[in-house]
Amino acid sequence: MKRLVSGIKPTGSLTLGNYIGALRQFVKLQDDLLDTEMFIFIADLHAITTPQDKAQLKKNIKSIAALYIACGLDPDKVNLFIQSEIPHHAELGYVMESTAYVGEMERMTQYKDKKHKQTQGIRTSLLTYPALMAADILLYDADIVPIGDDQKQHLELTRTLAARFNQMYGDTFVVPEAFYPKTGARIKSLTEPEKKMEKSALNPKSYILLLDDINTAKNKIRSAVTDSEAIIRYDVKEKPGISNLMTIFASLSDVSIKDIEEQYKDSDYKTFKEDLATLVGHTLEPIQARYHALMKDPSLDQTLDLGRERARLIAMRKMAKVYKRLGLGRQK
Ligand code: ATP
Ligand code: LTN
Repeated sequence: MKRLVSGIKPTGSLTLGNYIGALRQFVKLQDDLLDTEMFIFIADLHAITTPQDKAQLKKNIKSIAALYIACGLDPDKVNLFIQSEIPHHAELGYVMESTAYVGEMERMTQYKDKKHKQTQGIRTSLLTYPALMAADILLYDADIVPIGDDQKQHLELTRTLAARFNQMYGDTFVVPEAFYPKTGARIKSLTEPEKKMEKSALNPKSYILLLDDINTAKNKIRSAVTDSEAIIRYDVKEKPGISNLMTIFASLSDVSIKDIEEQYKDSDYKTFKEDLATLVGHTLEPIQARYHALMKDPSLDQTLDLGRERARLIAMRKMAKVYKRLGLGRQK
């Protein structure tokens, strides 16, 4: 049986970008890959690479757990768990830091971007974060890792580290493959469409949250930045705003970009945005209804307990093997 692993940081509430780039893929793969065991977690250790409010972090962790299920993940098919509840992630993270070179960490573009956004107190873990991400994946011998485009470099590094460790200490880790969505691997900001939509952005108009009030979400689509040409044509370079909206439309409706261009060739931005706003509303409504019910349901905790136990068993065995390979402790 193959394995799939992926996680999302609880640094805020989930955006439409997280949904299209990650969550929606998890749900599709859960239904398509019948020979694959899935491990989906809340990457809370990754959240503290930047400052977090303690109470808010707690809320986000539970909220993301509920959103995973509200978006369609089936707790009977997927092992859902919280990263920090399995100490082996941090342990293998350290081993990965002892496999990676400082230069490799410093080259990561996400680190460079995030470093520039902060003026002081950049945490060491912001730099070493890809080692922990590699550990998250290698701990479970993942064959496939569904992620958005922004994680490409981290996944490449994970592959490098797995291969390096295997070469130095003997075959220990599976070298994983990334899996990107066909459309929507990088949803852009609604206010600055050259940048990625992200939950930790300062301007709330730049993103749509899965839990945004439906009218607020629709208004964010209506006021999204476009251009003055008023032709619905896909051209990321010249028309990043409308192209991004078309990508969102294509991802949520499973209609191709080409068909959207054809369908709206005599239309205008206002009509297109209105149709997209309706589509976004129809996507969010059922997710929100399930989410609110789940937040009151004690079975959410049971799901996380079960997921933790299954994950822990695998993680524990793997870690014992890794320490043995390294010659640590007294194990023969
Ligand atoms: P932060 O703002 O804290 O960096 P984020 O919104 O970028 O967070 P993550 O928790 O880092 O989200 O990402 C979770 C998953 O969602 C990853 O697989 C990531 O690639 C994907 N993802 C994040 N943003 C987008 C986006 N704009 N388009 C497509 N996929 C995305
Ligand atoms: N680094 C990712 C979140 C993440 C992840 C992982 C994704 C942490 N560990 C393991 C896939 C597999 C991010 O910032 N989006």
